[in-house]
Amino acid sequence: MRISWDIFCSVVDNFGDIGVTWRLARQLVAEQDMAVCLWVDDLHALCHICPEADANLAEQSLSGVTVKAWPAHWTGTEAADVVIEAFACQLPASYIDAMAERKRPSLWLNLEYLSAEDWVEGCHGLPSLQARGLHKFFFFPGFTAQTGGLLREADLLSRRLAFQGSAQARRQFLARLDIATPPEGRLMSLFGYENSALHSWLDCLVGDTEATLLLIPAGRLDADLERWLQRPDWSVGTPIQRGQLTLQKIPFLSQPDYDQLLWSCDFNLVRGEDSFIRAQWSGKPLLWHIYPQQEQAHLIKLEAFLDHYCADLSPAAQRAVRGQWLAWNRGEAMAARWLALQTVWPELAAHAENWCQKLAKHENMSQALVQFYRNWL
Ligand code: TRH
Repeated sequence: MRISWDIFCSVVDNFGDIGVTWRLARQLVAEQDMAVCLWVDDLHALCHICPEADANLAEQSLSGVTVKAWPAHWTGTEAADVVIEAFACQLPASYIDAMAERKRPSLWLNLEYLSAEDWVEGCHGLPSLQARGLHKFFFFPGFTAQTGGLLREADLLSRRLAFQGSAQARRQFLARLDIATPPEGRLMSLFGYENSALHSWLDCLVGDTEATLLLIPAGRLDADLERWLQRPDWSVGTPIQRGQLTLQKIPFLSQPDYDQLLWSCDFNLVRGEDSFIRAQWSGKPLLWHIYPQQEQAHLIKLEAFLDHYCADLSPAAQRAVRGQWLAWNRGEAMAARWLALQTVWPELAAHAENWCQKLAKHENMSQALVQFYRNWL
């Protein structure tokens, strides 16, 4: 019998909660041969990243994963061998009872948010005693071997390298997005939160020496971009040129298509958690808009990641990357930062691939979870 997993996802905001849990659920099924049920309290969020999903179904099977609507009033069900509460969401009380009442209680894991801070290594895998004698274990994703690793499909890098090695694959993908010919100059993608640095960065690209085509999946930045363009009617598929910069709004993509977008671009602006990791697997330079937290707590996390990411860079490249990432996340002027980055571009491009290969040496998160379960037995 396959080991059963229940993954609980409460969609707090945006697409990160569902993005991570949906990806994890698929990997546990496809690569670890687990029986996985994903409980989601907002199926509309899933439909955005997985268009085959139906927001009106109480239960459906997608990519071998049983996806169930997490009802407001829990009616009771058998507990699984392994239970993951994603990002400290609250499990139904009667479900916790069911976990405790099993002959062998369920393994209860809280999947934590991603952070590169040092303390994560010490806290990964720690138990905390809960009601009814259950233990809940804190499972931390991360960038080092002492953490739970990162989500990465076993064949991801080989698929990515094959795609990037084929001009035809890239051309065909871009054609699907209504981008007829591979553009002259640089291709970039933009996925972020509202940001007062945005207009300043767009201004840099307008006056840049090289041409840029910037692709922007429809979403939170629409209103801001319409203001900058002074085009309230700007819609998907309409490229608009300003100096050296052409902006094109594209549809919000499925997760696999979003990967191909990242692989196709020379530079990706990403945010949150899952897109940030996928951009690292793309082997291309990136700029991260971290999820803003109260009292600027996110800046500590940002610096922690930069300490890892910049460790193998020359001093000039370190300064350029740190300067740009901090300015972007503090909403500051970008002109000088952007220029500084251009001077070290070849080093950054090579570093992005090396960084990806370095991360890929670690066990991926679905392997680490299954290993954690085996060790716990
Ligand atoms: O959407 P995010 O900002 O999500 C989150 C949430 O805000 C969450 O509460 C917070 O804690 C977390 O960030 C850190 O960013 P993220 O994590 O990158 O998730 C976006 C998902 O959407 C990711 O799985 C990639 C996917 N995506 C697509 O599938 N298609 C697209 O076109 C785009 C732009 C993204």
